[in-house]
Amino acid sequence: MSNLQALLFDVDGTLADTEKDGHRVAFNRAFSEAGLDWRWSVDTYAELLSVTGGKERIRYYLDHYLPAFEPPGKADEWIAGLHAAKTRHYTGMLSQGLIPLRPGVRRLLREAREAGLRLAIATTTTPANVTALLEHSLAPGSSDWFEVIAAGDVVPAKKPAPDIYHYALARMGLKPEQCLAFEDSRNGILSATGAGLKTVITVNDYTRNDDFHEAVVVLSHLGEPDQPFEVLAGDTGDASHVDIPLLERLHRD
Ligand code: XBP
Ligand code: MG
Repeated sequence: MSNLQALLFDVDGTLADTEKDGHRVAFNRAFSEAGLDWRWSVDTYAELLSVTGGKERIRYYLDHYLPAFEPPGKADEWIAGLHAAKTRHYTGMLSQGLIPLRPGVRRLLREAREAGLRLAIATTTTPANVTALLEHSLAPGSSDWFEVIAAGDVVPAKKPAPDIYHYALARMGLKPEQCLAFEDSRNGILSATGAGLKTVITVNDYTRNDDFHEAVVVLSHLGEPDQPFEVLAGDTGDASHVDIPLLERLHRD
């Protein structure tokens, strides 16, 4: 019998494919609005995604791509203002329903709740972005489905540090061995496994070639009965999509 008590979900790349056509576009709109001629291409953003956190990503871009650029005033305050504008653009895109959930996410969350499993979020993005995604892409009021929404600056060190998962586990009063984590990236699996959690990976275009050797399973997505997942690593038996019995087996084995 599995003692699986809770599912902890990453957000960006896991609940929804948010980076290429969401966050990246919002960054570029904020740069343009600020009168900056910066534009993060799909390829440049692939490199910048190695840095988690939007403010940290802007700082990395300045240090590595524009070392001669002098932010007006205090650099951290200016970056924070630029990032707040980006968040406004991003939440605006979400409020228009422009970023759908990935396959299987809505179904698995419903099945988990029906099975009495506890739910939490552990993400690097800002709380406002999480709430906007859940409210507009999942269901109005669905933020309440998650006991803990551990997001952004609530911890001193972002992924790949394990802090955000430690924070969520502490708030839930759970041990890592009672849970499963869902992630999409190398930074994410390092964070989750660093906190002792068995981790299910669903890849996306940016992370398909990342190293996920720590994962219990690596999938193309969570799947639907009529949209089977592709198994990139691990043993899913004869399952065609992720459901509670499969998670309990993966957690137990
Ligand atoms: C992904 C991140 C975030 C987003 C941008 O978070 O690293 O920084 O790219 O969002 P996760 P912000 O995969 O942990 O959900 O600009 O709000 O940071
Ligand atoms: Mg992610």
